[in-house]
Amino acid sequence: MNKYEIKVVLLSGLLLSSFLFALLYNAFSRKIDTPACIPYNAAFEKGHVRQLDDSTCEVYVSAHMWGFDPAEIVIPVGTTVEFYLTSTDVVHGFNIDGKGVNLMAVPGGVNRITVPFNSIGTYRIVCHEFCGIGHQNMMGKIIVKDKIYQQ
Ligand SMILES: [Cu+2]
Repeated sequence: MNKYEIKVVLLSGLLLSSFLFALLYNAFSRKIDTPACIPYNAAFEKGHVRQLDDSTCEVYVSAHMWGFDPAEIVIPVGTTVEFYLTSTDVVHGFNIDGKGVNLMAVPGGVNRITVPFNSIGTYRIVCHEFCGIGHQNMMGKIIVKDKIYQQ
């Protein structure tokens, strides 16, 4: 190994060490972690269903590693649901089986879609955007019940 190769190896080691130091310093000293990007106001602090009238409701959904909040949504049949969707960490997907819904849950942003539910049944929600090691278990469901059994 000549003297230029030694200089390149030392310089590479120095750069790698400074990068590692900056990474660890930011992670532990400055407590920089996965961003929590809940947009707007308290609407997304806790995912919830908001009934507007007999046939309309809004659902505020926040996706996170690796689930949806709320994980289970119960609505009466004949309801038109307006979904407001965001993410608290990374980009996730929001796909409702059998309804043709295909949204992205983006941190710092809100996506919206209106979906009518006119048939009784259970609709599975799956994440269709690879979001990490628990992605394949990231599911939720929408239970559409007969109005008679609704509380
Ligand atoms: Cu996912």
